[in-house]
Amino acid sequence: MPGKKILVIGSSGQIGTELVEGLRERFGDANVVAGDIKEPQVEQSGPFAMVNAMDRRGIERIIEKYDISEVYLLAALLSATAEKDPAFAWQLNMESLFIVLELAREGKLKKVYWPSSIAVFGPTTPKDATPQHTIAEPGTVYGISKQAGEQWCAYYHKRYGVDVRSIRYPGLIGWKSAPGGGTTDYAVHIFHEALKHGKYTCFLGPDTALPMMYMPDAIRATIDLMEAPAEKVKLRTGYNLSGISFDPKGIAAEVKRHIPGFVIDYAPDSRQSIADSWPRSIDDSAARDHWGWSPKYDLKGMVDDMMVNLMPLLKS
Ligand code: AKB
Repeated sequence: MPGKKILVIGSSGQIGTELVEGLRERFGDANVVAGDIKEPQVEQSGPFAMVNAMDRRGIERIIEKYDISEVYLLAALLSATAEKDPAFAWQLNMESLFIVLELAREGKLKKVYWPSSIAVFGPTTPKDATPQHTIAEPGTVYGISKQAGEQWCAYYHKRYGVDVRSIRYPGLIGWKSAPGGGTTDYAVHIFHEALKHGKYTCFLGPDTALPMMYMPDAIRATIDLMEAPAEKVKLRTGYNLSGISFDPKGIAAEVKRHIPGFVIDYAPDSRQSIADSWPRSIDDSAARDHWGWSPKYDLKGMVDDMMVNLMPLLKS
């Protein structure tokens, strides 16, 4: 689309690293500005700008300099890290959202993407095939910020016509970037430890099933939602999105197919109670019906692809 210029705030994180790549493939290197408070993890094929997600003036300067029309705001403290500093987590997760929503309300942005999470759900939510609309009483500060943020997105859309879109991500698994402080991070660590040491001590118990997704599916979903015609985006909170649901013993069995001597043991820590408060699987029929979402990867396909890509990187 001519004239589309995108800024990704939080571009050096787990999702940002791969989202920037996906957006650049689709819209051209020069049209996607990667922005982060940290240097990027990978070499950049397009512009990079240092930006603090809580610095409104700094964000505005980048919008003006590059004539930005869309912002993907990914900067956030995730579930486990946020519990260590709840006040800062609330400040970062909410202030940054208000900045971009306000910039859009003022007409300085055409579209905003903001990630939500399965963390909006809590211990009173139905755990299996969790519906789009259900009890959402989150038990973590991260979940509270995501649930409140979703409501603010819906409010800005209804009251001011801001075109803001959001997905409730499950745990995300990828080989190109490191996860950063979530409860679902074990599903990435297990590959690194299995390939490097042949064993892994999991911080969740063996039967802790959680909704997960392979990163290529998550990136495709994100861009598809942002590119969907506005009338198809009927929900302006966050869309439930389902990929693969598995527990640590299930993924360990798949890893063992590739590394027969692999051994897993379990030492649940404070992240166990967060995981126990989240759904085991998600009903994403609204995303499927409204804008045609459908995942490509199952557990076996994801593990095979992770192994093929990570093996040469970790062996060199
Ligand atoms: C986390 O574990 O905090 C995140 C999430 C599910 O939002 N990966």
